[in-house]
Amino acid sequence: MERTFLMVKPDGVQRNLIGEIVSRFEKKGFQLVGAKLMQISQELAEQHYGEHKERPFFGELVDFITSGPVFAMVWEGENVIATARQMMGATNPKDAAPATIRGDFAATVGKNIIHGSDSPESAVREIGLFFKEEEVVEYSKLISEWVY
Ligand code: RTP
Ligand code: MG
Repeated sequence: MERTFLMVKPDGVQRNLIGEIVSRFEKKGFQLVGAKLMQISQELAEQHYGEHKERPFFGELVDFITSGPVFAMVWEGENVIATARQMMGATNPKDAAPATIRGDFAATVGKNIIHGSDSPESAVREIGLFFKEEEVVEYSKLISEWVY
């Protein structure tokens, strides 16, 4: 079963969207296996967004992601990495389709509400950056039999 790292960014937390976002992934049939409200340090932000360190917006990105608490999550399910990216919508909300999270709630690329791992390699790396092994919980739900 695949896992991904999803995170409600500081704008989503401030706008009271944690519940809405968790609810969308629950209703889709994915299972929450790890979650915490936390403040990201400068160091963790630079590691997490390391692939963008040469980009002109890197400083702004790090400032933004450390500007308030985030809600970090690990979700599990078949094809959850790619499906979560589809449910999030395009990086720039102006290109994000309606019924996606960014399409429904975000207005600008700098404040686009949610982060999601973009590949299996990113998912493993990001889950490892944000969660200790014992913070990710393995459990089964009867509902899984009605999803798969
Ligand atoms: P994320 O990593 O946050 O899930 O977003 P993403 O994969 O959809 O997009 P990515 O290319 O990884 O970019 C990371 C974040 O950087 C900000 N960004 N700003 N000013 C700009 O042109 C620009 N481009 C990207 C966005 O907030 C994006 O989510
Ligand atoms: Mg990305």
